[in-house]
Amino acid sequence: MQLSPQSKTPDTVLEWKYIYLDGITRKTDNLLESIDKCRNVENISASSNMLSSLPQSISNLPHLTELNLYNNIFTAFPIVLCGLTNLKVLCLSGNLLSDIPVDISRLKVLGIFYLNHNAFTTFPIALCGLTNLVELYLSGNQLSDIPVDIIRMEELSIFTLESNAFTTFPIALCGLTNLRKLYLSDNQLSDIPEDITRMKGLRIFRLSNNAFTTFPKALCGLTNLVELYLADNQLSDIPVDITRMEGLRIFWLNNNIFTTFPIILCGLTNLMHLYLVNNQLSDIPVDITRLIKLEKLILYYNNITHLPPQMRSMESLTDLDVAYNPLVQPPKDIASRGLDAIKRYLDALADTKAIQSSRIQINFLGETEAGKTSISRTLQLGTSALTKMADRTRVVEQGTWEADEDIGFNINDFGGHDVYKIGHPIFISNRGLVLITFNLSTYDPEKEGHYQLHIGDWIDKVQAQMPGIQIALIGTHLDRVSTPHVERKCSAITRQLEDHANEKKKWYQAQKETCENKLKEITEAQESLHQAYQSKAAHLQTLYGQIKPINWHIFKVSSETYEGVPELRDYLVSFARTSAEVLPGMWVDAAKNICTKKIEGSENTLGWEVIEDLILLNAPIPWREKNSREEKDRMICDILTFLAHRGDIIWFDRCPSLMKVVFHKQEVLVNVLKAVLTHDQGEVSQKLQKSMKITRRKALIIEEEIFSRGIVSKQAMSCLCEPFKLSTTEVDAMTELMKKLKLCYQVQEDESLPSNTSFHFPWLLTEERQPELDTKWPSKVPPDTTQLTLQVFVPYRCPDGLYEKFSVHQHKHLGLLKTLRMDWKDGVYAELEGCKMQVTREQNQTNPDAVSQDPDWVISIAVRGSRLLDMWRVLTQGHSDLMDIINEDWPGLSYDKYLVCPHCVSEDSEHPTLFPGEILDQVIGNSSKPRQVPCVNTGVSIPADLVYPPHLAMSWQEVLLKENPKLCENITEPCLLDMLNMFLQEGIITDREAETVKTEPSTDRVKCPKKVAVFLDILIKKCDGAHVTLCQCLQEQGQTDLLELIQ
Ligand SMILES: Nc1nc2c(ncn2[C@@H]2O[C@H](COP(=O)(O)OP(=O)(O)OP(=O)(O)O)[C@@H](O)[C@H]2O)c(=O)[nH]1
Ligand SMILES: [Mg+2]
Repeated sequence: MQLSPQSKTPDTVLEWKYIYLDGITRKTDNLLESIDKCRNVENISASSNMLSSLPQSISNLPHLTELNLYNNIFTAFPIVLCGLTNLKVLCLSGNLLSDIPVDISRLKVLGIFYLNHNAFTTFPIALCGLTNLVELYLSGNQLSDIPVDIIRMEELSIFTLESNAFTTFPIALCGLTNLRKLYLSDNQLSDIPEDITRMKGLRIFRLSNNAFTTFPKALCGLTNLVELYLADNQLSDIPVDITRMEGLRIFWLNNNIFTTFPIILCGLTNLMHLYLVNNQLSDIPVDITRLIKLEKLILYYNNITHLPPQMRSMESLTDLDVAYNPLVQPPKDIASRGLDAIKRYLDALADTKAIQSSRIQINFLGETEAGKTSISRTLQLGTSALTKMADRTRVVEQGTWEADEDIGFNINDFGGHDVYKIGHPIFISNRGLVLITFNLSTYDPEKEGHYQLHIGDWIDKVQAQMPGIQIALIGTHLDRVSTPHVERKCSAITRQLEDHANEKKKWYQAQKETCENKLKEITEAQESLHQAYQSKAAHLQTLYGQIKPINWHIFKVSSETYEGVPELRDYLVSFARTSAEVLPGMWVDAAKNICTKKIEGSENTLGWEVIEDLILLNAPIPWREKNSREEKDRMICDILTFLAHRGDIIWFDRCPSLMKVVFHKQEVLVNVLKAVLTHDQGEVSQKLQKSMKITRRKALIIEEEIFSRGIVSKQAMSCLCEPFKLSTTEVDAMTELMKKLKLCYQVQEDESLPSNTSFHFPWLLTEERQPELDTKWPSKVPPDTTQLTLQVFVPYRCPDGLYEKFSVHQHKHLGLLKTLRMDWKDGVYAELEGCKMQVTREQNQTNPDAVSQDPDWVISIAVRGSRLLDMWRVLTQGHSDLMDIINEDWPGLSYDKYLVCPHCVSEDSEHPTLFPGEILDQVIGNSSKPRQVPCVNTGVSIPADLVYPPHLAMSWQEVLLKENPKLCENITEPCLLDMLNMFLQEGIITDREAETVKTEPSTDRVKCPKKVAVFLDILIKKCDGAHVTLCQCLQEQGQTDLLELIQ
């Protein structure tokens, strides 16, 4: 565009039809006078600049039909535009206009006019002269009235007036009888006049977020209306007249105050989508089945307990969302499996008797000889039961207690062993109860560490792994302590519990304060950093909010005299009652059959055929005949999922290699885990020596491999499992399970020998860092090398297995590439393409925000190299792996993460600048990126790409431009059409823009690169929400590869 008036216009300029001057990376405050050299241009886009006027020459562009000046700083309407009489589309949204000149009426063919988000306080009357206008967009202004003259705009079809200042309905609109879409959401309307019925053409009416407290009856006269949006009002009832709206297909009533389902809605038989999210509905009437065309019924965040069994026959229904409801029928775990599972459940309910039942898992945890087994047996027997001294629980003792006809408990009584520290999440159901048990007679509140050892540590562990779970405390041996002593000890414990909770609170507060202080220090320009600290603060808040107050009441019991036990029983029964569920009779029978196997059967695990028999054994014949093989399999999966959630069995439905095995006996699993993961070399050595399968010499080799290199070969595995009499398939299933639990990774030691497979367990490593690594990874960063470092701090204790699991996980990236990998007990070193990585775990003495006296633990991922792109890839991968493990296994874990300034690391600075690790959580870069970032501790500025990964160093628009070819090639036509719908619904693109995309040609039935290109072109001019929605679409369509590209 840098053409001087004198220069000759190159021919190519004459070919230009489209000119893009959008200020994505660089903004301008004027368009060049020479713009009229592009004589044939039809479309100019100059959004997101700093324009406040236009060159006079623009009026010399006879072919200009579309002009986009979105997001500039026009305060007065550029009068020169009135001369562009061929203009069809004009966008001036996002400016500062407050008036429109009368001359605008010269734009005779203007069809679409965008004036959203300007400064209009009164309706610009001149617009009424645009009698051919079809679409008028005036959302986001401060209008409160519309003049009668509006009826001159006879062609008007779409009129948006959202987010204005209307308090009464602008009656003049009723004269627009051809209007099809009227958007009036986000105003203060509380009524609609009867005259509205004159708007016979109206199809879509948006009235969300207004001040309606009663349903505006006049709407019922809009018998042609197809979509009605009334979300975010104060509605609690719907008038009978609603049935007159026969054409209604889509109805939004989210965020109102309905307490019962407005049954009259069931008369709207053409309804296809009904949204009632976040009301207080407690029921769904049987009449819902009258909605035979209903496809979507969205009901999350309500108080619904029961779905009527008749719903199973709603054939059109394909999308039912009932998340966040206190469901009893169906149970939540079934509902979360989706509509098909709900229908199968309702089917089974209709075919067999419905039984109200509650079955709760109780888990006794606590130090050895706390009295767990005694109280567990006392509960089961209903009378005192004491274990003998020698009767130590070795792994886990399972039992059941039927408290009432419809209330039962599955009891897990764990012996104190380190293995459970790893295994608890697999054994304990989130919906169960944890009873932390301690011996009242030996408990000494004065003794240093007594509280932490017997109570505090257990609470921390359970809350880190299962933040929402209900915990209660049980003091045993009541018969051995005098009453005053009991009272004294219990009140001391209560105090200690409070101190403990306060300590945690303080930790969070200190972290939050640091965050807030940092936020104050950071300038606005450092937007990403700002966002990172904000999301850090938000994350801390969520973690803090997750901590459930434990039941502070301490149950005091004696398994010798039965004293206090009735009170405990009452508590357990009433807890169970609150979580009753309705189950089909055949499910209850199936669960019983499996439980019986647990206690009476000799099998270690249950294979699919056995499971099938156990589940289908009691199914009624008509049901069996009616359902196909696949349907039966699906129902078996439903039941198994349900039982797994409840804690009856251990089963992994999402894992094809494990799906066909049900681990119904916890002790079998624990035994194997214990045998393999023990650090007791003597025990292992004994087992190997005794094995019938190997020679003594081999036994020694295996032992050496296990204890110095953490390697368990397939053969070794089978030797270690020998005492448990497992079949080969069972050993394989167990190994598969250990892999799935990330306890080990598999390595093919010798390509030519498939049997030569071994499993690497980082847990078993005992060796220190190999001295030869000092040359490969010297303590000082070598010159010409940069180090990126992520540090994750965990206060006072590193959760058991967190580091090890992470180390196992790395095999996913390292294993395939035949890279050099060296492991030691607290670290891994690996050489990757273009860089080196070292992961370590250590105690950190100089932690940044210490509250407690104990030093924090820190897991560091460091990457060295010279190509930042490669290095960031490795670091961000490591970060996301570590976060996945934390989110899955320790969702309640307190942690804190930082990126260490690479400049400080190179300088070997003692107090390096730390940047919030939340930078790595961010998906979108902001459009203006600082090139330098201050390194506060050393006072210098460092290049931004040392602190921000590449995707943040670029704006999302730049990323879209860069990845344009890949996106165009890979987004298919059906996916694109889906996306268009979503963007339309969100109001990000207009109908017209969607049409523009659709009119582009496709290559074949699937590919449509031209369409996608136009679509992406439109998107990059939109707000950041466009990127978020695009990511959502790709996520929903399972296009994770593309998603990764653009995140
Ligand atoms: N007097 C008295 N003795 C109890 C009580 N509860 C347990 N005991 C005794 O305390 C010892 C340990 O009890 P257990 O129930 O086996 O303890 P545990 O927690 O299951 O122990 P581990 O399985 O080894 O972890 C046994 O000798 C019991 O007889 C009680 O309430 N009163
Ligand atoms: Mg025991």
